[in-house]
Amino acid sequence: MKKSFFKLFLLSFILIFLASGCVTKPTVTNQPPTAPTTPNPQDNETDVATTVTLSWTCSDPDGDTLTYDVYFGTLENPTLVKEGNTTTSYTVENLNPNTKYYWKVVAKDGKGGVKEGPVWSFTTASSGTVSPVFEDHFEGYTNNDTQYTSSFYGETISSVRSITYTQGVSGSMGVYLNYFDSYICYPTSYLNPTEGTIIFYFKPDPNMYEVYNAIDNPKGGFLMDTVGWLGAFSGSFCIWAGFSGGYNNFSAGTWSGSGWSYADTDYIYSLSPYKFYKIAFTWSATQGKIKIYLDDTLIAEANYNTQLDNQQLFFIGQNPFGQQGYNMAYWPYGPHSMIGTYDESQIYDVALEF
Ligand SMILES: [Ca+2]
Ligand SMILES: [Ca+2]
Repeated sequence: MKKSFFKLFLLSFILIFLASGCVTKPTVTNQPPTAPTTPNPQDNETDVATTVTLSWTCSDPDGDTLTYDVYFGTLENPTLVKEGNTTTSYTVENLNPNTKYYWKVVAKDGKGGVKEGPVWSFTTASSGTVSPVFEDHFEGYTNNDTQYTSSFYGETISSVRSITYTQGVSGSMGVYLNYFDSYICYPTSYLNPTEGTIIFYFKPDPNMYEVYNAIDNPKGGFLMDTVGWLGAFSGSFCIWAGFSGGYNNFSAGTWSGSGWSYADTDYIYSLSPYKFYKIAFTWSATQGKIKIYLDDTLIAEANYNTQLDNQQLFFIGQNPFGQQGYNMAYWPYGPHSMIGTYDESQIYDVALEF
């Protein structure tokens, strides 16, 4: 009797012990936060400002308050820059232009739950805070009557000839050049001889054919230059898609007075008449290079053999100087080789990189 009472007591004690254990030590597990997502800037975004607020979204299944460790830098494995950030954003400042940055966020719920997000990246804008020194949106001219006199060519011309307006690259207007007698003229005083960038957009005309060869596909291309029928002055430049060896190539060149330095592509381009191409030409005495970019991709470079002139004129389309009496353009471009629409021309006084 005494023995079975003891057994009952012991059993009760064990049951109470187990029951109390279950109550005071519940087997609920902490769940870690979700992985940080929806980054701003978006992953692989380009043209990001050099001061930018990084942000993301994140939550915890248990509703725990989260803190974040932010990793950031130019290394693919970014370094810790802020520990225990209490909000889902973090501002980085004074970034370098045209630089790729990497970042990631590690979320912590304060109860041992940790979740690391993926490494994201973005690239800052090439120009940083650089602004163009000249822009032409081709939305209409008020300066049609401007007369320019070229000391080199010894002639006076109007700034615009034989242009019409059409659909531009940005939904607004662009300027259409027909053929041998179309041009827009600018002073080269916009050009910094030491370094700079010219950007413009060009869409070929569907009826554009290269005259020197009877080919079926629309070829030929744009032309922006300082070179006339009568010759070039020292510090002239040209940017053009022309016809060479049976196919289009892209060229940009500078004339030293005794020789050209050409950035000349070997590639074969058949220009689509259904899209605008972004063309950029840069020059830099510091780098000793001229470069030509097509849709933000470097396609050719060469030596910068002379400082660009800033006392004369340059042209989009045909340079008319010395052409009186010629119903054609000068060699080698051909009268039909630059039929098309130009838009959004910009000049910078630094050599941008794309
Ligand atoms: Ca949690
Ligand atoms: Ca425009």
